[in-house]
Amino acid sequence: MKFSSIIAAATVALSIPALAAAENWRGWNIHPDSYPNGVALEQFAKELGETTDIKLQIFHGGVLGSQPDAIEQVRSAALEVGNFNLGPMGPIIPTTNVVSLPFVFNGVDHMHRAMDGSVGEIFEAAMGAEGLVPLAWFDSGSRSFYNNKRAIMTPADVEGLKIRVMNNDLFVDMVAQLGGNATPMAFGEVYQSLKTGVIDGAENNYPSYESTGHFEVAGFYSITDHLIIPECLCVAADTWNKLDSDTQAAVRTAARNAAETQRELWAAREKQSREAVEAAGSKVNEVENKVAFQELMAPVYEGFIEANPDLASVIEAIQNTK
Ligand code: BDP
Repeated sequence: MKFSSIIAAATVALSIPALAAAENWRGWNIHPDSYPNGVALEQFAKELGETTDIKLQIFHGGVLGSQPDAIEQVRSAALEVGNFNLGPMGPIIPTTNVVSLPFVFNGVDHMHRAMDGSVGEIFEAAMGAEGLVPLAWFDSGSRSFYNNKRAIMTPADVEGLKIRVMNNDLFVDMVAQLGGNATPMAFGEVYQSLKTGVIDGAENNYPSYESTGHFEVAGFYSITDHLIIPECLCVAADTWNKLDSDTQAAVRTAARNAAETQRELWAAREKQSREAVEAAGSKVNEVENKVAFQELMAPVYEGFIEANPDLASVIEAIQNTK
């Protein structure tokens, strides 16, 4: 072999590993793989495999830990990816608490208009400063109360009920204003706690009420629509910052495509889940006067603004989103 060919062969051999350096990422998902979020996350992983050198493995069903722990793990880049609800993020990144104020959005479309526009950018900046890069926003519908004692028609029906909430003091306050007792608890513990009477009820959207089997042990679902909380598809900032700009663009595209899929699947799943729980015997009731619930939330807002005066402008920005 000529000397020049040896050099050429050596150059090729040396350059190959650099080009093919695959990144192995792990992703956290609290839901089963068949849930809209699970399907969308698998699509995200597949597209990354096709357009980048990133190999993303999604761990479904919360096997990598509770949501508050997983948020911390992605912040510290111990995990690379997570699909997080902004509810349990509030205690960690205060700006995100604004979306956990009851009735802050007047509907799911309002939430999307705000999150896809300038309000979303406020959250992006706040999360970015705390180690999380939200690449796209997922749908999580609206949350309503369910329990195994009675249908909730008015706030008085909440009185004395022991209700599980996600880990955030705002939700404890919200339930207290209605006369109930709230217990923050990990999602995975709710079924057993309902079954054994540790709690009487909880609150969530139809798909989670159904997928967890909570409808089997808490058969009254009352449509209060008190919380509409967006979810992010987040990447660890440390991981993100190490990517070159072409890879970042490809990851963003894959995330947006995944969000599009998630939102489509979500709309269909909400309907299916409602039908499934009703067919299984759950009693779903409309709440005629939601304003009665809304009015009782004034102290929650007052307390929040007193503790976070700088966030009043974010609430206003949401209210001003038409
Ligand atoms: C579901 C959210 C999930 C939360 C869960 C809960 O998608 O992120 O962990 O509610 O109530 O709707 O904990």
